[in-house]
Amino acid sequence: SIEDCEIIEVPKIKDPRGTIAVVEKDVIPFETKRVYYLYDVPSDASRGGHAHKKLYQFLIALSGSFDVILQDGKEQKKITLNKPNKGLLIKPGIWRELENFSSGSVCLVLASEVYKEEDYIRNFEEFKLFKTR
Ligand code: T46
Repeated sequence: SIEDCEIIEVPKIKDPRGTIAVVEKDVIPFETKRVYYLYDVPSDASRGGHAHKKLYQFLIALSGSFDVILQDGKEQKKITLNKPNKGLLIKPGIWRELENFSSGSVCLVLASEVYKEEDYIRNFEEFKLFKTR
């Protein structure tokens, strides 16, 4: 459920030269097989609009901010990501939409699997059936 999608703080090391945040071993509950990032997203654009059958993802606003709307078929919640050391864990079977991207924002995504279109549920009716099976 969306209750299991949580904000996870990424440990950081800060000194007068700036800050390093490190995602390794036990920070997120999966091994990363793919990294991608969204950038140059127009402020009126909506991304996502799908769920995944098996994929785990960890989203970080490396720069700027954006909103993530999560739905599990029962409940909905909106989370604003705006810190480079706080990410959102999205578990499988959750419908997500990303919107309200600030100018210059970058969304980094760590994913548990390589890209597979078969893992996507891009139709909301199909998603609801998937949730009730
Ligand atoms: C997600 C949100 C946060 C690839 O070929 N390889 C990839 O690894 C990805 C992520 C996408 N693509 C292709 C598939 C489409 O033809 O790039 C095109 C745009 O992908 P999509 O419409 O799925 O983009 P978003 O931003 O709506 O969704 C992406 C991820 O696909 C998705 O898993 O959770 O970012």
